[in-house]
Amino acid sequence: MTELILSLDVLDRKRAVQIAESCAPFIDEIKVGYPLVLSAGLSIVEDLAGLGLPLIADFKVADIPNTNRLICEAVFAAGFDAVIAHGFVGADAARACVEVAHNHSGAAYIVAEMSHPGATEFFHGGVAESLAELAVACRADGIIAPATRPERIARLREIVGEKAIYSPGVGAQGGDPDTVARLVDGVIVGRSIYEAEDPAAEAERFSRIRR
Ligand code: O7E
Repeated sequence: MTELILSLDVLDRKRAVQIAESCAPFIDEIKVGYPLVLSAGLSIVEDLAGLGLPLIADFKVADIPNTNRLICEAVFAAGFDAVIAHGFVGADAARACVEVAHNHSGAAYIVAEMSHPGATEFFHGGVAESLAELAVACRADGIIAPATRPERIARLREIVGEKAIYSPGVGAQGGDPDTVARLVDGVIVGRSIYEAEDPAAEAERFSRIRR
């Protein structure tokens, strides 16, 4: 089954919780990043934990191994279930995130290629492939690959095999959910759901990809 992951990039704490609650029956996980944590505080995790859905910390961790370790310890102490890290900082730094995640029975995902137009400036030409290889070597639980470029997801799948691929970029960024859902383990959706007049109805519509 392809999972539906809500990207909760909402700045108002009350609204974020309302949207998460109303969408909860139709989604599999919630991704929380800097926009929400910086405006609502890290304690937003406690508000969302009651929903019983896994919470992914999208902090795209990208520092030296020791700092990565400290960041990830704080992430799991706060109550997150998974963390997203960059791989371009090198295998030692990425591995630090994976080790902390696994010590907490959590998961760590490495960004292999991003979804926005400018991502092609640096991720193409073999870089994304190297990052996917690094994710495998570091025993990460999966990678992030762009819903805006399904052909790239297919290429990265050849490298990561059965590891999870989570994919942002459908809806607002132009990616087609049905095409992408066939290629990945989870589709990440933000604005198309949380900016909709009826976020729960939109989440339900997207949830048809879960098959
Ligand atoms: O475009 P939206 O509104 O559906 O939101 C997409 C979310 O996925 C948003 O939080 C953005 O920061 C994130 N994202 C991308 O859009 N593209 C990427 O390449 C990577 C991410 C991301 O979440 O990376 C970690 C999963």
